[in-house]
Amino acid sequence: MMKTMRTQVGIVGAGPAGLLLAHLLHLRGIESVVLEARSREYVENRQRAGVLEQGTADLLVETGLGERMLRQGLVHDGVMLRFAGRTHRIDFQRLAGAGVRIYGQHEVVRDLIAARRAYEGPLCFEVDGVRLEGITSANPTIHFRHEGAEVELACELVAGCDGFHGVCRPSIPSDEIRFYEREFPFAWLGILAEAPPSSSELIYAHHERGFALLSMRSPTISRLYLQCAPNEDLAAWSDDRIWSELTTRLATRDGFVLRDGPILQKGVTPMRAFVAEPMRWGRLFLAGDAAHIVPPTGAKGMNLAVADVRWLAEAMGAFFHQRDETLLEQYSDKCIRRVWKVERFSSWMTSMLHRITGQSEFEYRIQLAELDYVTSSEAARKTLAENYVGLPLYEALP
Ligand code: RFL
Ligand code: PHB
Repeated sequence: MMKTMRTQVGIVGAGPAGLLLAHLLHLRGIESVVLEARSREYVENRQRAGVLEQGTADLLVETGLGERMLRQGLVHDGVMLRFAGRTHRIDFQRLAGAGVRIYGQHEVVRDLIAARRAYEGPLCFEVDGVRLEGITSANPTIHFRHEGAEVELACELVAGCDGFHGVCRPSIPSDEIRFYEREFPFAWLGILAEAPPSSSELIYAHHERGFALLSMRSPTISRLYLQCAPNEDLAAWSDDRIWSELTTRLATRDGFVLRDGPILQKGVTPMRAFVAEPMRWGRLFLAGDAAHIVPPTGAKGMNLAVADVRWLAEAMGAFFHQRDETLLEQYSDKCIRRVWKVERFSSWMTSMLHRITGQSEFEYRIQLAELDYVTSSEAARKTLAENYVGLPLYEALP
């Protein structure tokens, strides 16, 4: 069976970028269709980010998505850096006048899907064979299969919000786009555990055996990460071994106690930095992880995706309502400027906190001096705080 559909914006991917873009367009009276390869259940339970910058949280509230986040999200006004067995607090409110909110990315996705369903916005799960055509013409189309039918979706604009492994970025000819990337020689082993968080704020720990991070999802659920090898075999990590390694890496001179509990999920997350430029080809606009990846040490990936679609919704608004393409033309430059600053911060946090294989004793001493400097200098603490809570969204182009 062959079906044809028509919309203003075809959105590939129902992660935070695609779903939020659909919501922001709806608020501007612009129609869209969202296409997602996975099931609703899968995307609503996928464990990923947990830290919302102040600007991200404010946007969710302003656009009517904040109700559950305000009730259940945890407000954090600082983070802890731990090294050499001592803990140092970075006070975000005092240093940067803002905080962050701890609220799982899958919860944001659930709220976005519920909002989309409430106004009956088209959102198709379990589509496959997504293929773009006519991107450089005024009538792009998206072809896909859904519920046994071959579908052709005619759109005016296409948003590629299909993450790092999606199909939109690879559909751009190689002479129209440039990639910049950095691989890190380590990964994160992450767990979700039924254990009350052992600290009221996140702890980023530098240890000679490798980095560890204590985070959380709620007053009863902890989220923890351990630096591991990029090809780490999860089967070699029993629950006991994970807790024992976390206990060692998070230990302090004054007897910090790590509370453990049943492990609900385990996974290995690769670490990479990646930027695609420009984030546009013809009528296709890339947003979120489809265009860039940051290593997770700065807690920025989802926030960058949100910043992109905020610009994109505004630019698409001007295109449909005023037939003005200026903002669409500026879209990539505006996003990229922020992207590189966030890449810089995430790379810096990553190299400061991880144990680098093959690192000389000299480099190791420099790393410890960097941590000492960041925690003892007011100027350095302020720099960390300002970046962690989120750089301003609206900055004029130079
Ligand atoms: P997503 O979330 O990957 O969504 C893309 C969606 O597109 C679908 N898709 C397709 N659909 C149709 N057809 C195709 N051919 C398709 N191919 C793919 C996918 O199924 C998916 O649903 O990208 P988006 O929306 O750009 O959002 C980006 C964020 O998910 C990502 O940046 C963050 O999770 C990164 N990240 C963090 N970000 C933060 O802001 N704060 C954090 O604390 C934070 N911690 C993390 C993180 C990512 C992690 N992992 C697992 C990568 C911690 C971890 C461990
Ligand atoms: C998380 O809670 O999943 C988390 C928190 C901070 C990070 C990365 C991930 O830097």
